[in-house]
Amino acid sequence: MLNFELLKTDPADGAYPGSHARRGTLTLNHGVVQTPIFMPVGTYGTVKGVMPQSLHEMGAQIILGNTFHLWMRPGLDVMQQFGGLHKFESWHKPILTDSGGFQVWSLGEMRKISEEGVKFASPVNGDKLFLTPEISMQIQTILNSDIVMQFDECTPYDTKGHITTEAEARISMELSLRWSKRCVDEFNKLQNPNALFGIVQGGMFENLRQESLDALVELDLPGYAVGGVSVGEPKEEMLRIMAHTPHRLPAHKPRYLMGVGTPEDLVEGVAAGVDMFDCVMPTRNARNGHMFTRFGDLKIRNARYKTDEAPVDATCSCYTCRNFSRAYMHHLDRCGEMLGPMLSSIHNLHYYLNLMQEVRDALDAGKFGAFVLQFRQDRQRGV
Ligand code: PRF
Ligand code: ZN
Repeated sequence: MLNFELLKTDPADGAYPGSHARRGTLTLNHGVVQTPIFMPVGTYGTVKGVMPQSLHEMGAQIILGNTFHLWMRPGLDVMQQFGGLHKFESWHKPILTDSGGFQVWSLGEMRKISEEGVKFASPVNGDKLFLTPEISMQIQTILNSDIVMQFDECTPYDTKGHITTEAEARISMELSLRWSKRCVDEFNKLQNPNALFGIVQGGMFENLRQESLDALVELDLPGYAVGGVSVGEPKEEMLRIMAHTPHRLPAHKPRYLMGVGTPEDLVEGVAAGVDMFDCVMPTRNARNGHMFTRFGDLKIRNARYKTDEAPVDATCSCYTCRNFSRAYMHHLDRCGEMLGPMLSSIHNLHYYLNLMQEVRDALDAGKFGAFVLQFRQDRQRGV
């Protein structure tokens, strides 16, 4: 089940010419999601270092899980025993699961792709495994995720220095399309009560992106993602595809840009017509002492913070900023205390979620263009 209500499409204030920004409400089996939205990544059935209670407090509406990882560990028998991922990880709001396509891609040399699917050795115990569109649908049905992603091949930008040619990108994109159809058939056969999203591929080639999009739209899926960006290409290439593809997708269906990105990427993505984002950046960077703030990014390891009594971001209302100083965060980092990454992850996720709340508020008020100008200016000011 999925219902997407488009509340507003007009940026209204005209301060962002050519904006495709929209405001919507996405209703799923486990609840309602206000869009545009950022989805924290919970690969292994946990948003690393952050309790579900904290996710609730910071306003998370939907989180990710990963077919590939949860298939390896704890495995399908445990998932089946718990009736899915929600109860197992004690997160009762919506969950989106990625199909394994991207994670298998990340294995690089370790895999063998054929028409049927992908053969690879388990990175956990070396067992020989085979992932196909059908198996991905079967796993995601057991996980009972609200949004199921199709099994795709994420076309690489380059392979050991060789930049993917148009001919290679076409072969890959067409394989993903054939897999889309197999996903739809299996998803229906399983009578999965949730929603299946298709993924547009086509590498850095606009014509291939359009072909992929057209063929997926034919399948009349409840939502669509743009995959195969943020895979090591130069920033201009990503922005070119981001400007090309999302706004061409059906207006009345949710659009998801996979694995993107920085705060700036999210705001530009919204302007490009994207409704949903996920990225490991807020949590991964937090674990490396990289904090996002309204006035730019900050490396908490820097000696200048040793005695700084200010919070990480004085304009942030997260648990970390309400209770702790930069000096304390610096101290935790220097000592390798595990509270450091925990508090940093809370702040960074809160920053991303609040940024999207501000985007939604601006859209509701018809002031998106003015918001973007202020956002860029603030981010460039420096902490
Ligand atoms: N496909 C899938 N998951 C993904 C991607 C993709 O292309 C990306 C690309 N940035 C992130 N996650 N299935
Ligand atoms: Zn904060």
